[in-house]
Amino acid sequence: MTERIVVGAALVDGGRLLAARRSAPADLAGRWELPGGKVEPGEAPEAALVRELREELGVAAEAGERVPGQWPLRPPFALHVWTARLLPGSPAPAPLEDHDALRWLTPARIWDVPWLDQDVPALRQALAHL
Ligand code: 9L3
Ligand code: MG
Repeated sequence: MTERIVVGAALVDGGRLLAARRSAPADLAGRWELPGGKVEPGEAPEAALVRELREELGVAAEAGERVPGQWPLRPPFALHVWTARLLPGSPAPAPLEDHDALRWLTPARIWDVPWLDQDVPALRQALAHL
């Protein structure tokens, strides 16, 4: 089966990282993630990241660098992470449909929330890379 990429955003602003709490599906609800989602066929991952951040959080953002590595999700999906930043003048992120809470975490607070299992190693790598 062809691997499908899920992009996650390490969205940083003023030295803090955005964590989003999933509201669905039931087995993931209440866990925190790097916001993002599935890359569509033919879509560039950076474009998917920008689209997902707009759809999920209502923000205008741009992708930065790919965080080296990939983390297996439910087959055929694998998580890839990109740094991202808000564009000047972007609205503040708001939880729309896929999330029911957002937090901007300082480095000292990063591990205060229960991240999705697969996001933990991805986040470690992202922090080392930021
Ligand atoms: N997923 C895991 N960590 C993440 C993201 C954005 C997504 N940081 C998993 C959860 C879902 C699948 O990938 O099982 C697809 O994500 P979405 O399209 O439901 O956001
Ligand atoms: Mg999503």
